[in-house]
Amino acid sequence: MVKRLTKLEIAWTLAVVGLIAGVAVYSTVLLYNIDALPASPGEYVDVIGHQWYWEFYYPANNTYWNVSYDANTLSATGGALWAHPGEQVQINVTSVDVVHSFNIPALGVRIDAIPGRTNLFAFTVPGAAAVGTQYLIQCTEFCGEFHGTMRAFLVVV
Ligand SMILES: [Cu+2]
Repeated sequence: MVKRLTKLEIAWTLAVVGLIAGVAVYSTVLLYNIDALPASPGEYVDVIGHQWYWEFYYPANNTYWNVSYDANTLSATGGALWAHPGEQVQINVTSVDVVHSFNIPALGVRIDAIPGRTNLFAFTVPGAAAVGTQYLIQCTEFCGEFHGTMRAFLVVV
């Protein structure tokens, strides 16, 4: 015997279908926007993961910087990811050895650094960031003995 659906059953089914469809559309648009690259970013920086440090290459003036992180003083020397307040930065991320992951926790930036592949990602430095502000950069994919000190800073200039 087939039971007829009541109006209430039809209503709650449609409500759930509508809710899920709404979430699906919202997340698809959001994911697309997160991956979208700006037409003309303020700067391009190549980010290269090494065991166990970050290398930054600035194509605009052809300079390479290898960052050393000191776990005792929690400071970095040898270079940084420099950017201006409010600037759009496109990073081209790769690795020369194992899989690393480039992460700026405070800005919600996280993109894998994979040997033989270049992942493109863009983010915007907060416009209200004061000159001299430092945002921690870390490797967030376990990559060996000194993974924990594979750090650098995004320095606002
Ligand atoms: Cu790493």
